[in-house]
Amino acid sequence: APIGVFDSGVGGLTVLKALRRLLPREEFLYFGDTARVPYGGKPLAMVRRFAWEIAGFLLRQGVKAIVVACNTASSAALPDLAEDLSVPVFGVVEPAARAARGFRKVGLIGTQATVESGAYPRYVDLAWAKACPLFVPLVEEGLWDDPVALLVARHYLEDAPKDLEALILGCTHYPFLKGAIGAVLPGVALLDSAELTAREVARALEAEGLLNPEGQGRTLHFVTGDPEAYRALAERLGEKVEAVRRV
Ligand code: DGN
Repeated sequence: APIGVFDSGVGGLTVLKALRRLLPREEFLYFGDTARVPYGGKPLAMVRRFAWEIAGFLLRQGVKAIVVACNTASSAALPDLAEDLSVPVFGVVEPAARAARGFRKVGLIGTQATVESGAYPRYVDLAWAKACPLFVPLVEEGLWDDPVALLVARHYLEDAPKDLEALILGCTHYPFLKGAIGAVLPGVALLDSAELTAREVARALEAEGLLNPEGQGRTLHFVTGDPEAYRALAERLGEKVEAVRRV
């Protein structure tokens, strides 16, 4: 059976990529809710409803596990979703928050919904948190190496405490901006939830004997919006989309 991965759009592809690197034979169903993206400024209750709907869809496709590869959806729907479903469910909040516990002064950046949800402080004390809504469209426009990325990073991060030790990149798109963020906050450890989540998923599925050593390593993409627009955007972010279906 495949592993289901979902996000509000293309951002979760950073998580998919990290998963595929660790689990090259597994089959994945990636669901991007591109008709309803962005989630970041929407009410938490609405995002929670979206998450339940998409998880239901993935279960009907026969997935053996679900990865909520979106910080906003993870903040809104976990841990309740995991308690409700019959398959293992992983979010992106807990792994990064747990990794952050090793540092003395920790900051968080994410969408407005993620920052306001209080999901991260359930696992780690935060010295500073900031919503950075312009980062998502910046990445989707392919501008992560452009000088404008540095200007926007400076705008959001300038008032971070000088003695911050670690910063949680609490949004799927932010790993693309590591260069700009690192330039504004030199010496601060940048915690990438995509990488940390993938490691946790691989470890847990292995321990539960749920891996499929005979798999072909294929990924089928489902989107709610226009498939060709999705393909173009995904390719800009480095993901070659072989098969995409609108649902
Ligand atoms: N995927 C969202 C997140 O990680 O919070 C970012 C995109 C969005 O819906 N705003």
